[in-house]
Amino acid sequence: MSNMMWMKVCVFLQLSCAALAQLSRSQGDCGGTVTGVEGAISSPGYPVSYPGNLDCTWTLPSRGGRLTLTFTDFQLERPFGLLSSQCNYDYVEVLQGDVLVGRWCGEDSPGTLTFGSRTARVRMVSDAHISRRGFRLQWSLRGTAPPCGGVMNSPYGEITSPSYPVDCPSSQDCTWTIAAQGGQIVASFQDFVLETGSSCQYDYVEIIIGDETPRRHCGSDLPADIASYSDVTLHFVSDENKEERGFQLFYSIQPLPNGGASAESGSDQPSTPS
Ligand SMILES: [Ca+2]
Ligand SMILES: [Ca+2]
Repeated sequence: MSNMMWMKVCVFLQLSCAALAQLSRSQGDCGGTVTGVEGAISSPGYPVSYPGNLDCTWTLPSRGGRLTLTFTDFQLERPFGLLSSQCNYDYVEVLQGDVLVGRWCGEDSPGTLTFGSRTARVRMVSDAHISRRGFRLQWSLRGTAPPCGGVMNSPYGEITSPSYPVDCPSSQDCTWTIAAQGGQIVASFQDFVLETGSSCQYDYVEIIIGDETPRRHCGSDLPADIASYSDVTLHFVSDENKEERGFQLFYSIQPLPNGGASAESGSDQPSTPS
């Protein structure tokens, strides 16, 4: 059944938009990024013939774990002629990071593929004519890096990128918040080595003080020391390749002399009690 038909059924039965979205996903979207630790992906329209002129890519971040893909069904248009070994009509490609693992077509299923710590991508391409049933795969992620981030309530502590000082895992997205708790946060980076990018577009730490605009850092220059009466948030992101050893930051919460009166957001000095 097409998405449009489902939509009509949904409207008729007054199903929620969320239910409709769930329904669409289960039918197989054209690409996207998976979340969670296991799931299934199928080609658009599966198990009915996929549409022509597809170019869909599904991204499966490894988050430092071990990713397994098992194709449980695979039926694409058969290749033909001199270029048949190149799957010249419809095909599925699997990539690990930027490296092509293989290209499959016809009923030559990729079977089960296991990946290390690199993000996997599954790409499906179809030409304009002749479709078959498509594919379905199940994926699972095991041994991912421990959950990162959290709220730091202790009066002093250390925050490091995952697995520091060993090169951090790829595809991380961690947020730590240091709660000022009425005191002054004093924090200092002791080490900072992240992949360099002209606009820190690959791996970065964003420092967010109170409601201020986030400041993004990458490369190997230590960010300036932090002193804040507002909560401080660190947002760390690594992309899927070229990871460095990461960062280490120490912080402490200095109680205010007056016992912790409320303070101005992000200012260097406590507000004058009125
Ligand atoms: Ca085709
Ligand atoms: Ca990177």
